[in-house]
Amino acid sequence: MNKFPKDFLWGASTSAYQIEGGINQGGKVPSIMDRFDERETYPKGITGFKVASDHYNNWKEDVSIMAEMGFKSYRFSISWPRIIKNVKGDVNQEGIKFYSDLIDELIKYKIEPVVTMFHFDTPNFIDEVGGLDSSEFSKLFEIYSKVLFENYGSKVKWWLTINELNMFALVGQTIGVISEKSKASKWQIMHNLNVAQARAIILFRKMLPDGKIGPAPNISSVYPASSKPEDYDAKIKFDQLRNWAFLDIVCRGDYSNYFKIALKSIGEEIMVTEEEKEVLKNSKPDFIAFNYYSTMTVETATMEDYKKSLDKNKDQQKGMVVPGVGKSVYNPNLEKTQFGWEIDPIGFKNTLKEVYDRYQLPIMITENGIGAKDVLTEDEKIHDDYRIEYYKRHIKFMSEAIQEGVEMIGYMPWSAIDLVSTHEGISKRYGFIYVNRDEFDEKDMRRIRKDSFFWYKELIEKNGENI
Ligand code: BGP
Repeated sequence: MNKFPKDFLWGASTSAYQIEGGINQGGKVPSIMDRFDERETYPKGITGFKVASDHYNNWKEDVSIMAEMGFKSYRFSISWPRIIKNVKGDVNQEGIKFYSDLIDELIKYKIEPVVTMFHFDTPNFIDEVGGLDSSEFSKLFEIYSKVLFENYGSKVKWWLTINELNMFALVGQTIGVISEKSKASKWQIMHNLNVAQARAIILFRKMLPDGKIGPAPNISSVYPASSKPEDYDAKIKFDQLRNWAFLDIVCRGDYSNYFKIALKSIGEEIMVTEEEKEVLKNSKPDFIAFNYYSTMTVETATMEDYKKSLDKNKDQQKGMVVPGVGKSVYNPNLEKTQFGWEIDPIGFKNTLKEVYDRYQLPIMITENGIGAKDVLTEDEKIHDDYRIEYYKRHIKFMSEAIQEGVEMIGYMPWSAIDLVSTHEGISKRYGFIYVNRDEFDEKDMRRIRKDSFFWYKELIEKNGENI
């Protein structure tokens, strides 16, 4: 029998820029994501984020369908450019109202709102102070954080700081989060984001002592490609650069020596001021949230591998290379999704155990899921048995992790409803709810329940005991 805690937060996730659309509605100012699809580097023939799933104009219906599914929680992000108008921090009241209404509606249905403060959609006005390259970034993030805590702090208990902070450093260009104008090293950008996160947590403690806040990186166990000691060496270094650097800084208050040395060995260095050191020391989270899609398998990498990795069309799950450290390779023991992402449910359990063992904080899963080209049949059905199978296996191993001692708060897979992928369009669908549109034909945006919708509804009803 699979046992989940009584108040386990079953739900699902989305992010503002991938679901809302309405980029010119409600006083929203431009963000780096609004025109990502117009960049040279964006793959051709794939829609961008201007309309997305038009959730901005359909949010009430969307929440009611989530309620029908029995969600206990819903993780969504607040769009910074919808809330703040400029570098001075002027507030857009229409934006405030949009999320306030959304939160009230969730509470009406007894769905716990889980808020991501920042999910990839940097407002363009940040460029006026040097963008993510600049240490000023963290101060503007603090101003924004204060507005969020003041307006929503009394209604929202669960807060996530920055989505996948580590992906800014590892695959920032591929997923479009780093501006084309950026000149700083991606590791310095990572550091600026870490300081922003720390400032937000410190402010949170002062303003909302009863709330809970945590980071939300993308974490996965790393396997050596072989039993060659060199590959294990690459695995240990990759663990630092891909995973632990981003959790050590927030949970332990400093970068580890291993990480600093690994950075030096690849010719990188980050500037940390004395004031920032103090800030970073004092920002412990209440829990760890992380996104999990697959594990990673690595072997040692040459300079030649590094050059190949600069290929602009690479994907965030494939072909990650750090020169002098290692490169990711396919694991021959794992199946792949239609989009080439490896499927590793046992790796999910082991990742949970590794994270819990290392930091001993409760864990919330804020993303997990399968992107697929779902087919709408003539009788209006979506038979996504592959998605059900994916979830069954991951939830089964999550339950084993709990039985083996991992303390868990909730599971919010990606995604509640179909939305636009980071760089592979709307055809890479993740939702329990289908959105009737194609890449460039917006059709009627009708919401249709997939087979996985009914399956997940039953699973939530039975608190996972039927898995
Ligand atoms: C994570 C992001 C999400 C999301 C998901 C799936 O990296 O936090 O924003 O989109 O991955 O990735 P993709 O959309 O590239 O398939």
